[in-house]
Amino acid sequence: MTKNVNERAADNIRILSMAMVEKANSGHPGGAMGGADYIHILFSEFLRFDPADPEWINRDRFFLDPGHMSPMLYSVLTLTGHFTVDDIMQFRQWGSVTPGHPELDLKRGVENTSGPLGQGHTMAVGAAIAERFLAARFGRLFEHKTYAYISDGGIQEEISQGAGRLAGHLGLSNLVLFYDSNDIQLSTETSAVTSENTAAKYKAWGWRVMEIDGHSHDQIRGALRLAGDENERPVIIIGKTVMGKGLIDEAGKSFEAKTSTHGQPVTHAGGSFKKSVANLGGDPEKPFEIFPDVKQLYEEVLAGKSAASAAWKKKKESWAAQNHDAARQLNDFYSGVIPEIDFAAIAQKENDATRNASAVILSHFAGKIPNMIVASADLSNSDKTDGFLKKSKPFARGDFSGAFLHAGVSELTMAAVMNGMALHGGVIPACGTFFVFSDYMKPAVRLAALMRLPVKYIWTHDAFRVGEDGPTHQPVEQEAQIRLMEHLKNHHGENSMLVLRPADAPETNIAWKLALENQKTPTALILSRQNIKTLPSEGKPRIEAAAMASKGAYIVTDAPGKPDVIMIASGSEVATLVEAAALLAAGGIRSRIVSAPSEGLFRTQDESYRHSVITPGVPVFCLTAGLPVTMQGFAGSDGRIWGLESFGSSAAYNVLDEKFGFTGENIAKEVSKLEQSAVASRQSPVKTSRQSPVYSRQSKPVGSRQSTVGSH
Ligand SMILES: Cc1ncc(C[n+]2csc(CCOP(=O)(O)OP(=O)(O)O)c2C)c(N)n1
Ligand SMILES: [Mg+2]
Repeated sequence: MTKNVNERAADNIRILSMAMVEKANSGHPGGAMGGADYIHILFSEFLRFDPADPEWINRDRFFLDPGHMSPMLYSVLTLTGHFTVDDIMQFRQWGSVTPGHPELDLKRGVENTSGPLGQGHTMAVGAAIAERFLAARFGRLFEHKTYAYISDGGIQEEISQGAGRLAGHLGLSNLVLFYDSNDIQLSTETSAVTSENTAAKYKAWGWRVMEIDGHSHDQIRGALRLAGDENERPVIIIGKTVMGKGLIDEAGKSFEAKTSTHGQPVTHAGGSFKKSVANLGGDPEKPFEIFPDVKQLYEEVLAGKSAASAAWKKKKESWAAQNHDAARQLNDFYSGVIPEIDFAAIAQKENDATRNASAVILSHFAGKIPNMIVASADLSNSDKTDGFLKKSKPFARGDFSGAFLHAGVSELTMAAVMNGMALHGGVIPACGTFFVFSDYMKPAVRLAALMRLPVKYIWTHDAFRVGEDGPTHQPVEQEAQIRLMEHLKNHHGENSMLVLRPADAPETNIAWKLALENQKTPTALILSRQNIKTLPSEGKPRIEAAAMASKGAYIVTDAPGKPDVIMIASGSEVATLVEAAALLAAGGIRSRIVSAPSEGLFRTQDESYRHSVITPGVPVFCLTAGLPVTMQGFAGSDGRIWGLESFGSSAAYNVLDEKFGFTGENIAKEVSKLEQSAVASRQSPVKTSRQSPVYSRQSKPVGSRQSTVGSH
C-alpha cells in the first residue's frame, strides 16, 4: 500500500530520529518514533508559528515534557527549517545546537528545557495561565494555544498531580496535552508500576479527555479540532502509540514495542537500523535525507503559517493604531521594561520583620507593576505575599483579571508553573512559601537557573528562629544549598542565581530592587519571620546606607582606624552582631560589622572593593543561623564561623537564641576569643598558628559550634 505524504512525513521523522541516535551512538529512539505521527500533524496542521519570527508573541507554544524524545522535536523542527540537517547530524556533540535533552532555544523553536520528567507539561500550565492573564488585559486578539507533550514518565511524576489539579480547577481550555501512551518506560513495561485509570484521573480533575489511536492521522486531527473548539476545560488527548514504530530486525520481523529501544541505538537493542530505514521508505545509505515530497509539503505548510502570522500582525497593527496606550504597555511587557520605582521612598516600619517589609513592597508593586503575577503555595498570610493579594485578586476559572495565583499546597508545581509563565513572556512571576520548603521546589529552581528565567522566590521563615513550630519548619542547611546556585555559573558565565538575605526592613527594599532589576537569572529573597532591629546607619538615613547591599556585602558600622576584628553576617544575625559590637567596644575591641546579603554578588565586585570590606590581615568572624559552611566564602582559611550544625528545636525563638548561642553576649565572648588568639598568634606565630578550636564540644549548647574552615 502506498503511503500518503503525511504518513511519509511521520516516517521521515522516525528515520531522522533513529539516525541521530545511531550516529551519536547514544540517545532515545523508541519513544520519538512512536510520537512522530502526532508531532507531524500538530506542527504541520495546527501549531501557529511564524517561520521567520520564532519569537512572535502570539505563536502557539509547544512544551515537550520527555526531553529524552529530543530527536522527535529536532526532527520536526528540521522539517520546519528551525534546524539544519547538519545540526541534527551533530546531535549530542560538544558545541552542537542539538544537546541530548532540549535546552531553551527560542530562535530554533525550542520553548523549554526538558529532561526532568513532569516539569515540561507543568511549565505549559504556567504558559497557559500567562496567556489567559494577557488575553484578559489586551483582548481576544492575543489568545493562542499552549500544546504540551507528555509520556508515561511525566504522568507518573507527582508534579503531574499539581499540574492536573490546577489546570482543571482554573479551566485552562487553552491547554492541550498529548499523552504518548506506549505502555513502556525506561526499565519496564508500565504495567509493572501502575494500574491507574489515567483517563478517569484527568476527568476527575475537570479535564476533557479523549482517547485515540496515536498513529491515526484522522483521529489525531479530529481530537485536535475538538480541542481547538473547547472553551471550558483543559484537554488531554491520550494517544495509544507503539514504541519504536516501524522497527524490524535483521530477519525482517517486527522489532516494535520493546523496552530495549527506549534509550539506546536501535542496533544496540538488537534491531536492524538499515532494514528499518528501508521499511520506513527511506534509503539506508542516506538516513538523514528529507524526502522530496515531505520537503515540498513543509514548504507549503510554512507558506501557510507565514501568511497566517502576517495576517495576525496586520490586525495587531490596526489594533495598536486604535489603542496607543495598550500597545505601548504590551510592548513594555514583552521587552522587560519595568516602571520607575523609587525604592527609597517606600516607607518601612522601624524594627520590622523582613517578611513584613516585603509585604509593604509587594503591596506597592500591585499598584505599580501591571504585569506582575504573584503566587503562594497556601501560605500567603505567612509568607506575606498577601501584601500583593490584598491589592489584587486571585485567578479564577473564567476570570484572569486578577494577578494572584493560589497554587495550593504544591511547591514544586508552583515553581514549575512560574517557569512556564516566564517562558511565555510578558509577565513577571514571583512566588512565596516557607524557606524550609525550598527543598520541594529545588528541581524547578534548578531549571529556572539553567534557562536564565527571572523568577523571584519569596522564601520566609528563614532560620531556626521560626521557633515553636520546631525543626521540621526551621531551615538550617537550606541557605547553604541555595547559595550553591550562586557558585554555579549558567551558560553565559553569570552566577546562575542571585540569593539575597536582607538584614533589616530598609535592606529589604534594596533586595527587592535588585530582584526586580535582575532579568537574567532567578532571584531568591530569604526573609525573616521575626522582627529585626533596624541597623544603625551612622548619621545617614538607613535606606541610604542599605543601598550598598547592591555590592553583595558592605560595611554597616566600622571602628575608627583599623578594626581588630571584622564580623560578617546576613539577615537577622547582623543585628546580633550589632549587640555584640557594643559589648566588644566596652571591652576595648574595635570591630567592623559587615552585612552580606549575597556572597555571590560580593564575589563579582573588584578586588579593591572586596578588600575595603574584608581588609586582608584582620581576623574575620562570621555568624550564620545556617550551617557554618554557609559563610565559608567569607571566612576563608583563617576565619571563624558561628553557625548551627544540627537540626533546630521547638521552643520560643529567644530561648533558642540562648540555647544555641545566638545572643550578642555569647557572640561577643566568641569574638573576643578569636581576637585574643589572633593577638597571640601575632606575638608567637609558630606556636599558635594551628590551634585547635577554642571550644570543646561537650561544653557547648546542643547544635551550635564555632568552626574553622578550610581555604577555598
Ligand atoms: C525526574 C526524572 N526521573 C527519571 C528520569 C530518567 N528517565 C528518563 S526517561 C524515563 C522513563 C521513560 O518512560 P516514558 O516517559 O514512558 O518514555 P518512553 O520510554 O516511552 O520513551 C526515565 C525514568 C528523568 N528523565 N527524569
Ligand atoms: Mg512510555
